[in-house]
Amino acid sequence: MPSDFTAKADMNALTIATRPFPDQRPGTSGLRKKVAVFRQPHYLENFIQSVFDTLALPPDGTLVLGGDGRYYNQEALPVILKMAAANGIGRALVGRDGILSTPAASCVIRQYGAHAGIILSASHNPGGPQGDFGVKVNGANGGPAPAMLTEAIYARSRALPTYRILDAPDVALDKLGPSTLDGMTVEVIDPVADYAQLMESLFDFEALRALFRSGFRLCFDAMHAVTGPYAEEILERRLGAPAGSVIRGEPRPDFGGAPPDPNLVHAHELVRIMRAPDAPDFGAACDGDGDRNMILGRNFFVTPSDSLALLAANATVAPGYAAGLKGVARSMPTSRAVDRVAQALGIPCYETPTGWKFFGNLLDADKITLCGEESFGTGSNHAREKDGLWAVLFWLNILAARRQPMEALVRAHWRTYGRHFYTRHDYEGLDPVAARCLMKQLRERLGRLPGQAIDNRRVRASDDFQYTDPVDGSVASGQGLRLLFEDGARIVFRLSGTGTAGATLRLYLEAFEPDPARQGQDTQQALAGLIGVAQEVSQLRQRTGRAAPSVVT
Ligand code: G16
Repeated sequence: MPSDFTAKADMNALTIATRPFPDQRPGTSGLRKKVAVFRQPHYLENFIQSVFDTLALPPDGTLVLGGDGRYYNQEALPVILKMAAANGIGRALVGRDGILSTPAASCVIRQYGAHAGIILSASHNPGGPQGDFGVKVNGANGGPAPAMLTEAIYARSRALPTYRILDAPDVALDKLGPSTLDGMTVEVIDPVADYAQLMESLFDFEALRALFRSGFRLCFDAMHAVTGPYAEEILERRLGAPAGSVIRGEPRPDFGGAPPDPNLVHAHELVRIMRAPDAPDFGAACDGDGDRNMILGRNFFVTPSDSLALLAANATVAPGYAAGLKGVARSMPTSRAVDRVAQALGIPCYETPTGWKFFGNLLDADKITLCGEESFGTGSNHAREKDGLWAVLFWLNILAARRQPMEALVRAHWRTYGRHFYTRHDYEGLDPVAARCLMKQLRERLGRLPGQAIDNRRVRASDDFQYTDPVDGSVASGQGLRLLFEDGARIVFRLSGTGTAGATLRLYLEAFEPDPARQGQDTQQALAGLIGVAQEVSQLRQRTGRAAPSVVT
């Protein structure tokens, strides 16, 4: 831990001597650590200074700042504002009470022409003093900093001698409007207003109001995280969903004690409601910072991969997408359901590594309109982040236009395009050395498998996924091990880049079923053979000591 700190006064700005921390390399989505790690003296400041040094904003530059309201946001916000002022930043736009969902922050950056954004969130990871905290850095396009920039931030953090911070009282963030912090304007903005207006421009709010007037019922689980105020304003107040349609709407620093992770395991109250005999027509949940979404029908789960495909196939019903789609993109481990839609529409489909940042160039270059990931993320060119509530509104717009129950709509989609059975098995909290070793040996083993038959399937190819960005030519390698079968089935192995404790191995399993008579099977049963193959080729049990995954989605 850094020691020998000295302070030297320069007007109100102090230059504090520090020593680098070795572990400030951003992962899949920003720097994510336990709160206790961020609480070490100078830890947060070091990282923020590394960000400012790397971004080198112009003196009149605008920074957007907000977060998901999780524990430690309130401590971090004033520190970052004082550092921004001491680093000569001209203006900071901050959500009231420091609140901004990740997609709303992206929209605000774009709308106000800001130069960068800092979002305080560890996404779906647990909150509270024992939980996780995180810092995401976004660029002027509103999207996550690309790998080149995060690597530069990391390099700077490894050699940081000092940081600058103002010696000043905290700015009040509970009232809208401007104030000054030693020459920097701090503008407190309504976190919901601009975002809600953008949603109104994309979707047919009149049709959605009519849908709710017709008795359509929805349950939206905000998981005591950031989307509560957004969902109450848009769904209940603007669209007329009955009061109480939004559950767990009040944001809490510890998310009510449960991980704000919208999947079948952690959104169990919503799942219970949607499985009850009097279930609403539509269920949805968003995560800690509002960029992820889970979509449910009555006793019916839509995989994120299918959700992306359905949105693509029906996009033109929404006014914001009426002109059609330029192209679509999905992360490599996401199922190829959307590829079939793209093929039918005659538009390109790009396959990127995991991480929303890889969609940024494609969106900026106008090569794609929609994109999504298996990890409960969907989005479009309206922002440069995935957007949970946007996905919910898109679905509602489609249901309002098609006048069909959601399950019938999805089954009809499968009949047309075929069904991609899909599941992800996560093995969390593994010994990092054992996990890396498993991947290394697996890489070697996979290379020998093409041409062989395993469990009635012949292996077509295997590789370690590498991506060359079609816009700037940058190359990302080592992005996941793939085992591809001749019948279209696929197994992908990857280590997560978002965890904060040990390593998480993700197994992604996919099989294609064109026959409508066989599309009704249970997913885990349909994929049982493939799951066995994945466990066998990776020698999972022997290498990790785990007999079963921690989370299945
Ligand atoms: C982040 C990224 C996503 C990624 C997800 C899971 O989401 O933005 O692109 O798919 O993590 O990544 P991994 O498999 O490496 O854990 P979020 O919502 O956590 O910021």
